[in-house]
Amino acid sequence: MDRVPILSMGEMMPAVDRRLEERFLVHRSSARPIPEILAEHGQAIRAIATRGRERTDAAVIAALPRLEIIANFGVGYDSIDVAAARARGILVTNTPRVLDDEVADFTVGLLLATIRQLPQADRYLRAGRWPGEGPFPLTATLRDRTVGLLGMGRIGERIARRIAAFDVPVLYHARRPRPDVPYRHCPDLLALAREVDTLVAIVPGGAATRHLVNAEVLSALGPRGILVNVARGSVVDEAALVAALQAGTILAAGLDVFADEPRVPQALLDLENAVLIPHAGSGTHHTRTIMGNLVVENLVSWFEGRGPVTPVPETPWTGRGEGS
Ligand code: NAP
Ligand code: 8YV
Repeated sequence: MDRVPILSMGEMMPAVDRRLEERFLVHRSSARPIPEILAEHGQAIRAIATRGRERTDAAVIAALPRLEIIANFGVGYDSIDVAAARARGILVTNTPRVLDDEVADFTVGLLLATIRQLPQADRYLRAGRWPGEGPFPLTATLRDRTVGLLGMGRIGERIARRIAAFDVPVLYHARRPRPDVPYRHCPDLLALAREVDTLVAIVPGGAATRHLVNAEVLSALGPRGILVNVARGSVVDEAALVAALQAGTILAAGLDVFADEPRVPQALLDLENAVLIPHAGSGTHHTRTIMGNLVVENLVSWFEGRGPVTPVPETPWTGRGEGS
């Protein structure tokens, strides 16, 4: 078949990008600015593959009259205007489940690194301070903590299972309780924050979760409080978090996501009680390759008339084939 023209926003792994090139006529945002691609090829492009770094907003969707499918590299798809896609009958797909264990492993690592100050201890040793100043100062512990999860979905459940294996109590907040998990549901986030001293955020981004973790929630965690955010930067009021870390309202934070990635405020960089990671929760060769292949499979399956593999709930596949 003729290679279908697609827009690729943000590179994946070379092997995955090669698979895309084999099957599609790929217009890459890394090669040319998106407005130029839209102006020259917008009338022909039928699919988008996106890493989610640039927004797939209503204007981009409007500039592509033949767009049929947007395939997101990642489970979170808050960078896509799904309402605008849905209004045009355009499918959106993501990469659920294939990264759950990877992100859960990473989250436990970030939690322990934050509590036990592992990056700070590494810096202390490398700076040559051990011989002169003695051992690294004692740290907080996971031992006497109670962990609250904001979000008990696919990844949240895997995180909870790992934390519970450390013999630490786990509670969670989500809008709906899950009768199939053995952890106590708190219908109110602030009430959860009052009961725990350690909060791990793993909910989707977007308007419904914006700044759920605010100054009040941080204050409720208390001076022993630890916040780990592996959800989206938008879930936490970043200015309130900086203030809480500076004032000692909470003890420390471990952050994989930020409000305005890849820009991280200097105030956060200056804080010794923050462990900062450049959005790497799923970032292994193993898992990113599986995610990338799922992006390709969604596009290939759609254009071969078999429907998308993993459509998001807002744009369910209703049995239409390619070209409808
Ligand atoms: P999921 O299975 O859809 O779970 C989402 C959870 O969030 C559910 O428990 C859901 O429960 C809860 N939730 C949604 N909206 C909420 C709200 N307004 N208030 C309270 N709880 C809410 O998603 P997942 O696969 O676990 O992924 C979750 C998110 O993690 C992704 O969307 C992405 O943003 C993030 N993520 C980050 C990385 C990284 O690299 N850092 C990697 C993967 C994923 P209810 O619907 O009952 O509220
Ligand atoms: C990113 C993520 O997608 O899956 C998600 O929601 O946040 C990550 O896995 C990944 O960094 C690719 O941009």
